[in-house]
Amino acid sequence: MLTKHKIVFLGDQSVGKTSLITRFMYNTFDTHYSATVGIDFLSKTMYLDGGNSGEDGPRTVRLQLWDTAGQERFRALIPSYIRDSHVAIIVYDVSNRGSFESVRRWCQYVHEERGDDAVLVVVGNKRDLPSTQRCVTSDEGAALCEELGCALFFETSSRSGQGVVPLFKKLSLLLTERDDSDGHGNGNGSGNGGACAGGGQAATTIDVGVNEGSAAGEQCSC
Ligand SMILES: Nc1nc2c(ncn2[C@@H]2O[C@H](COP(=O)(O)OP(=O)(O)O)[C@@H](O)[C@H]2O)c(=O)[nH]1
Ligand SMILES: [Mg+2]
Repeated sequence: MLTKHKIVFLGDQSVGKTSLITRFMYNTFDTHYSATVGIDFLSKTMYLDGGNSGEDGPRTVRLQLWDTAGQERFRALIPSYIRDSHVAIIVYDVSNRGSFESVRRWCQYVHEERGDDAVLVVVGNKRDLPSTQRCVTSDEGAALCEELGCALFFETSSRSGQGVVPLFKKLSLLLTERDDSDGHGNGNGSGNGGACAGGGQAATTIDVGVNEGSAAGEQCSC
């Protein structure tokens, strides 16, 4: 059976949401790509050879990726964008501290609209940038993800492609697991006391395995 999942991308302007979608869909990166393309969503079917495949071979998941088309600037438009979403991918830019600090707020918006029903994913994008430009360490990203009760944390680069496919693969696996266990995850309800705890998911932090160690404690240049 092919299950469809609506995935919305949230985060401050210019963190790379559109670029992330473009990289995943077309495997391209264009610095001049227009943020507003007038497309509601793009679909991609993922074939998963790992995980709990049924007897009829690999599992498939249909991902519907919704871009904000610049609407992230308008608070009033956010709720309708988030409505009916199954997954919210909250993106920040590792070279922009403010965008990282906004993650909490974006998470809150999802919580207001979807309660615990959406799977929350935190993504630190632009990891290709030199460590001198980095303002947020991987550890900080992972810690925030855990604090907010989000299901996954990844660092990605839409420019180089690093982390992009692993992110969507892992997410797809998580979604099939959720589908298998009663439709939409019920979690253990233990929460963690975070401002936006819940989502009924255990936090799964993925170490994407780059040598980020040197970035820690570097001077932030932004
Ligand atoms: N170095 C670098 N630049 C990126 C990356 N992703 C996006 N950008 C650049 O950041 C800017 C904003 O990207 P965009 O996808 O429009 O962000 P959005 O407003 O969140 O949709 C553009 O100039 C992109 O070329 C990345 O992974 N690395
Ligand atoms: Mg955009």
